[in-house]
Amino acid sequence: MVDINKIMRDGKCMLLAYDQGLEHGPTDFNDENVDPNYILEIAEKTQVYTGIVFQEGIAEKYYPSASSGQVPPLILKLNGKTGFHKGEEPLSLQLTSVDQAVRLGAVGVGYTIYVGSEHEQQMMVEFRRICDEAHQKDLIVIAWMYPRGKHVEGKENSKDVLAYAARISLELGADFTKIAYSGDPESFSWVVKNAGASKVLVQGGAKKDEAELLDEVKDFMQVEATGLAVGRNIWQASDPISISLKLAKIIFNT
Ligand code: FBP
Repeated sequence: MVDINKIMRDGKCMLLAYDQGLEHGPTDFNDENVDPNYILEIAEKTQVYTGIVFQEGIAEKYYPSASSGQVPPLILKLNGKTGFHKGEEPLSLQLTSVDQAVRLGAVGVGYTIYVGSEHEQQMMVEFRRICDEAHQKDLIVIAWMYPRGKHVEGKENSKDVLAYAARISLELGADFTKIAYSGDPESFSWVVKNAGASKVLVQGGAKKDEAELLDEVKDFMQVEATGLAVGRNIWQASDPISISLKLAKIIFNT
């Protein structure tokens, strides 16, 4: 069995995500956070992140240079798509390999499945194969479970669709399920129950008001979520250190 504790502290998890340059493009960035070193510095200064998520190019060119310092364990995102295809049925295919994740020193891999997309089956098949290979090589597997596409249109954040997505993640073998918050603890508790032994991480989403983010995290941590995978709400913040520490206090209950 793969050791999921490699990306947990006291049974909780806080991941810093930085794959948005591929997913969204430079629109998310400013002069500071366009530099991957800025993200690594946030992780080094705060020491609260239990993992950091990069695509291959950034991992290869930036992560090793920081490995002398105290950077969080690497999670390599294996698939991805660009933001040029708005309105199309989402499809995100494998861009790099489990072997490459091992070579780069990653402890885990990430893969997005667009549940409800016309192409969902293709992603599930690819994910399953990746899951087997990653587990054979002792890597943790995190499924980004995103309901998207015409079959779930308007229901992307609904209790039933998120619970279904969480269940698919468990059935496919993901160690962690990264998923949107349904908006209230009661409905989210059903999502967490459906994920079963697959640990639930809530995705951060677009930058929001700090108080709103902190309240939301308090809410879902109450119902046994394992933590948060967050990007823009940290590195787009005017004080990324302060917000990281506040989130860590809630997540690790310190
Ligand atoms: P954020 O906290 O910035 O939303 O990052 C989490 C994440 O899952 C990233 O890994 C990914 O790039 C992004 O969200 C995808 O967001 P979306 O599909 O909503 O555009």
